[in-house]
Amino acid sequence: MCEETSAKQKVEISESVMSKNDRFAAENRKILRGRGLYTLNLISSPGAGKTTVLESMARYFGGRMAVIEGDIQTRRDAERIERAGCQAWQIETGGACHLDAHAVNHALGHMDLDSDELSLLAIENVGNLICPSGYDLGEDMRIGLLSVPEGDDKVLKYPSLFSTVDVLIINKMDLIPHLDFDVDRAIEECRSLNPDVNVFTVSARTGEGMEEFCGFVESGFLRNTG
Ligand SMILES: Nc1nc2c(ncn2[C@@H]2O[C@H](COP(=O)(O)OP(=O)(O)OP(=O)(O)O)[C@@H](O)[C@H]2O)c(=O)[nH]1
Ligand SMILES: [Mg+2]
Repeated sequence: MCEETSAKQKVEISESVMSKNDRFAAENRKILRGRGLYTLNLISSPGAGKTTVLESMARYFGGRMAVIEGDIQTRRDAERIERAGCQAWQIETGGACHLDAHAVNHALGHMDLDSDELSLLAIENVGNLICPSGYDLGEDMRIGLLSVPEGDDKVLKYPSLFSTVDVLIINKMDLIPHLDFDVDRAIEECRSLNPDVNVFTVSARTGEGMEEFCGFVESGFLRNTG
């Protein structure tokens, strides 16, 4: 009886957290679309290269992009994005392993989103393949990033992420000659969960594949505004 009550309470608390998140996500979508901003949510394990991809994007998009950084602690990633030439706002979650729509809503209130030039908001989630996948932030495009040193077996181990992404980026392709990562296997496994996923193989370090990816993002926001 006691166990049953606690399971019921757990379901109720979880439902109320998710419905609160969904309300803020809907509000974020309204704010962002109202300002003509196309929004990305980048999710990967720690160190897969999210910030390096964003630094490369900052060189391509310049003042057309702003970034929200999510980390448990430090402003390090926001500082990197600022050095790369884009406006950045750092969310320090203080321990939470994912961003939620309320934290993003709060960040939006601190950012300068009025520039006519601004068309793109990129959100770097906290490095984690599990928890961020359950939280809609109000994005238009969800991106799952996998890097080749992590191993090619990860897609099916983390289906809650890879079944819900619009884009799969396989990063650190410059390291492929040194590793046994099977690119075709990772792509096939992602397509088995998610047949319509768009795939880009890149090296954020050398720039390989980044122009194609940035062009794809650009076509998304041009379609949205045009
Ligand atoms: N060889 C190689 N290294 C890369 C590439 N992209 C990123 N790195 C390196 O990988 C390390 C982690 O990169 P970050 O961009 O900080 O990774 P992240 O996903 O933002 O990490 P967290 O924010 O901590 O989750 C850094 O040392 C980068 O220089 C790449 O394409 N090739
Ligand atoms: Mg980072």
